[in-house]
Amino acid sequence: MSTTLISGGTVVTAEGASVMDVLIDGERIVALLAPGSVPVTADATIDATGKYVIPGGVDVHTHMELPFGGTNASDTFETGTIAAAWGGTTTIVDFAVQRTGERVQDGLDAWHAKADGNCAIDYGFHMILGGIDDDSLKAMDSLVAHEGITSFKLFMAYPGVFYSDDGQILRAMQQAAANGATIMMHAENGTAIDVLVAQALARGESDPVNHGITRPVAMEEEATFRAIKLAEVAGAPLYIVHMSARQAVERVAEARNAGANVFGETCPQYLYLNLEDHLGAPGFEGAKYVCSTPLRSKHEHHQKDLWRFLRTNDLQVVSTDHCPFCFKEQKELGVGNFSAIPNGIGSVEHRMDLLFQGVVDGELSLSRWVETCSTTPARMFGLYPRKGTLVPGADADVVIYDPNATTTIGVETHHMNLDYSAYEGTTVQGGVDTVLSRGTVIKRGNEFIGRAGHGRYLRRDLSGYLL
Ligand code: DUC
Ligand code: ZN
Ligand code: ZN
Repeated sequence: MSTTLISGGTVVTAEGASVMDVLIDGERIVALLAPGSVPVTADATIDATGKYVIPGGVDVHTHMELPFGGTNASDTFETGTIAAAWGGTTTIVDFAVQRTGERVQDGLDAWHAKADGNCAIDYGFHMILGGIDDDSLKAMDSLVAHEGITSFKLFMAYPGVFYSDDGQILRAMQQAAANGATIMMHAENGTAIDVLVAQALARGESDPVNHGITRPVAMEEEATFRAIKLAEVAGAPLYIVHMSARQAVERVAEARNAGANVFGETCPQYLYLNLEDHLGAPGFEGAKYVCSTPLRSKHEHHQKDLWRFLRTNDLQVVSTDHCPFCFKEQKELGVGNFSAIPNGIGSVEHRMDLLFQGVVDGELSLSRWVETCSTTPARMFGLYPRKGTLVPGADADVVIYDPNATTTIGVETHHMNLDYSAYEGTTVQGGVDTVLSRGTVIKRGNEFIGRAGHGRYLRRDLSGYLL
């Protein structure tokens, strides 16, 4: 097996930062060494002087090829994982889907068929349960025991598509309480939102901004609180996905302060984009920013508070909810009817850079950047310490990050299969220099040298945050 030494860089983990050399043998990290402390010869040396050496990003919320809103998310597992690698993400956890009426195992098999042999980085799956009944509850046990799938996403939104009612949610939570899995929740009151949507359309309010107006903060907060109470009754751990509203995170914080196993995730779009300037852009332009939960009003201080919640660990994880739909022909399905615009924003390539901006702007410490984007997501979903940290024995998924580079985000330079960028023209400080996946350099400078098929399926353990 060949050895690689990454020398002279500042190693940043969730614990802190110091100048160290990282020795890799084959696919694993074998040592972290004070520079010059031991004579080391390696087959290859990468000079990381002046740069950060961090664990590869772990994005635990992606939707490659998701069928949604009458179309499919535009990134395949190949294009999406290559784009992820460009942006310093070396692991994704995507959502396999059990559609209503389908067997859970069939949904999972279909997801393996899409991903197998096509991923450039390692990947795992959560399972979306679109139909809770005796069979799917039994299947949860089997996925935990045999498939390395230890988290299940339920929807309080999207009646008629993925929606589960409170009784179904309670049953799935009881099953999770028994088998050790984590319930992930899309927390918005979908049946009430559907009434607001129908009323808006009847009034002729059809522009994209109405997507946000008809999904009020109160409906995220209410569903979050209801999910927390159902989880309390069932005794199940709960992870609320893609949180955008301050008031909803406050419900998570209260539950955590009371000792509950409740966790929260946000995404870059909620930290940077807003209802007025983006979703409310003139004409149909706002369709580019339709996602759920929606972007929130800039007048309500959500963004400043989301950054604070990340600092104070009231929010634990930053994922992307990467769910790209091209503007042409996909977002355009909703011209004249905002409710027909496929929901989703693509940003799997930009999460590490966008969150590093939080370090530049004084919102996050360096270690907290790594912790929220790599370490905690890995630990939350049973991948730690194999992923998410730099320790002997861990997979050598390593990113060399140049804090002095600048990165301009846009459709001309990104690698996602997406004909627009939600961050078009944004220049951020910092940039991904080199990416290793299990010891193999897959991105160096302006070159991608990995390959589809390098990525392996990850069987995950139970959450590392639970006893
Ligand atoms: N939210 C999105 O924006 N897209 C896909 C599904 C979801 O819950
Ligand atoms: Zn969701
Ligand atoms: Zn999602």
